[in-house]
Amino acid sequence: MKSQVLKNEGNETMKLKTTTEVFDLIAKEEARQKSQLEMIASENFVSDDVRAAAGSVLTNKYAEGYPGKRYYGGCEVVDEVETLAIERLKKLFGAEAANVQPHSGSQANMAVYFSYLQPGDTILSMDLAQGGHLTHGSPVNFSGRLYKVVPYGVDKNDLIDFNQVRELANTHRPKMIVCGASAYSRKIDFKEFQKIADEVGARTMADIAHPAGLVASGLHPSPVGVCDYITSTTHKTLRGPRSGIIMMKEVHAKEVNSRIFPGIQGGPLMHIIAAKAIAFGEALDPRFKTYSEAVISNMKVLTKELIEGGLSIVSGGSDNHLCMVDVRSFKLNGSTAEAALEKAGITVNKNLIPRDPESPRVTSGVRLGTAALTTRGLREAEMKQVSGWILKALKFPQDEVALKKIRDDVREFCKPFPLFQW
Ligand code: DSN
Repeated sequence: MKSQVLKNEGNETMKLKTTTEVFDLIAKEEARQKSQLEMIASENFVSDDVRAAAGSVLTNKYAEGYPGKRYYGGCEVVDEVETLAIERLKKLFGAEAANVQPHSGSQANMAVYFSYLQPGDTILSMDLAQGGHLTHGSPVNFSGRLYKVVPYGVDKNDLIDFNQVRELANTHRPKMIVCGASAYSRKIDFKEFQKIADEVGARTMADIAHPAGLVASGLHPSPVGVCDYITSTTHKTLRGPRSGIIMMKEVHAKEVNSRIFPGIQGGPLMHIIAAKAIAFGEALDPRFKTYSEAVISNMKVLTKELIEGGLSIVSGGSDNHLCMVDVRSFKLNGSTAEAALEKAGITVNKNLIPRDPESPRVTSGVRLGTAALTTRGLREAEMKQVSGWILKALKFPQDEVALKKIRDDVREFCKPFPLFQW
């Protein structure tokens, strides 16, 4: 008890050994993040303020229910926090209604499905192997187990095949059309999806987890006011804590809210909701648009350099924060490319690319993103340097000496860049 009291007062010497062990690992992870080039397209670095809120006393509070309608006492402060988060989110995207309680993008998607679909209903969604997401109907996910899933994909130019979407919609008459992707480097035409949905009487769910920050900045088409439901994570281009959100037309709000709580979640994570409120405030700041513009221009530099260096990029380039690299042009597969880049201090993930003959564990591609590096302050000149290291590592994936040299250079290069700066 004594050590607990002293610990809460910040007395380092009284920390339990079991606690120190964990903090040592956190310090190790911080050192890893600082000394490597983070290019996983779904990752980013949050501000100190977002981190402080996520580690705040709000983690101590139960608040089942919604602001003004809780099942616990003492919720007057967290009510204000959640209301702030909701109002900022609505303002950021111009949404009619919003729910900030989903613990993740997966739970946001689940709540939307549960609010409208019955088991066995048909959904039309992007194939995971062509850029979609697990929760859009993969057979190994609840979505694929509960619903009849009709997948659509990309055409020969690796762009969403709207002819196929329309044809499949007419044939299968889905109850819901899901748009949004995890591995698609072009803009998504939400209006066209909605048009097709209207033709067959379906509702639409746009999962904007990847481009959310670009959408908020007005640099990617917005599904708000177009699609019925919009879901997202908050930690990718939106640069908030690891979590989820739902925006929707007012008419759907009651049903969706009741599916989040009490449908699939209990107490909301009020510390994370506070961190989301801060992140939404940051995204409303004019500097966030400048950041988003740099994310895209950094990606343009990266794709140009990689193409000039002989790598093939799916769809020939990118309009957003990510690109899909077909590493077969360097006689590699995604797994060996990911491993070589990791040894060079560049963190990426292997990824299936359209018409990939390899399994998901091997793949023919890697997915690269610029959201995190842009947060650290890297711009055009630095992206050219980074591209050079990627090309070198992929040209000599077996050369341990060369990879170690790049890793050492990357470590030095990273030193002046904090994890987060405006
Ligand atoms: N797993 C995430 C990604 O990497 O894109 C999506 O949830």
